[in-house]
Amino acid sequence: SKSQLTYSARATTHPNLLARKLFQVAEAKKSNVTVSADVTTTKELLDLADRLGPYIAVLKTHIDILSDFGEATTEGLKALAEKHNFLIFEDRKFVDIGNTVQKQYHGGTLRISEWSHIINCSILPGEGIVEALAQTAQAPDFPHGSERGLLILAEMTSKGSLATGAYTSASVDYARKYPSFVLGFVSTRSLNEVESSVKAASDEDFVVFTTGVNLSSKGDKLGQQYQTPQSAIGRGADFIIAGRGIYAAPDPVEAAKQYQQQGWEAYLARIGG
Ligand code: 5IU
Repeated sequence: SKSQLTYSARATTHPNLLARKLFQVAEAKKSNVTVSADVTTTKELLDLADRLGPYIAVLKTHIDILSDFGEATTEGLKALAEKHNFLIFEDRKFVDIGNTVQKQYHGGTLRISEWSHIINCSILPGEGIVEALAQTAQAPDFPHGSERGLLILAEMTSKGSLATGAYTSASVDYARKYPSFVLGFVSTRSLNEVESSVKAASDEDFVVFTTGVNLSSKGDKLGQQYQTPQSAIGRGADFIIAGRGIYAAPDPVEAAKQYQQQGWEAYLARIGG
């Protein structure tokens, strides 16, 4: 497992170019925090991104919950990602046949491939969904090829999630089959021990993003289940994702700093620093 290595070591050896960038950003900003900016207007989203930008590695969006999505949204996000050196992760959770997800990813109303570095998908439709998204992002005429990557949604944090067992192990299989596009997983733990029918490459180093991180709550009334930054990182998370714990706090900037500090300390403890 590579989880005992530093982010900068992983940045120099990682087989995937976007993963290298991700680890460089984490190291430069001393942050493994992804904020899930689940607000519903462009103004709120861009304000949050600008205020929290210095303390986060990744901004996660649900762009389809904005009531006023448009050019100002994507131009604003792109400019703030440059200004504060963070990556954008659109949590669209593609889950359809290959032909459809290509159209949902590239073009369409949301133009996700234009502005989002990271996307995710469920593998419920089978291997074809990974192949289809990889094909779009790695087409010779696609302008952002080396700056796009996929996280496979291998597990979910909600109560009674069915993303377990054979589904989770197929997630590892597909990640191993498309290593130049798949960065890793959204999961609640490292998947290194999960059985897979595909042999691991010697340089394999999947990045783990863990959602459902909250310092002051155990869950919500709709089945969300939380853990702390320490717990998530101890179980193998490389990046912790927090939504309401940060943006709904009385002072979101203070909260972001607190998650940043705790996330970073847990990482240092893991690498033995
Ligand atoms: N999210 C989860 N659990 C998952 C996956 C995604 O909570 O298993 I995959 C999303 C949903 C929301 C954010 O956008 O992460 C968590 O927000 P809160 O920290 O506010 O619960």
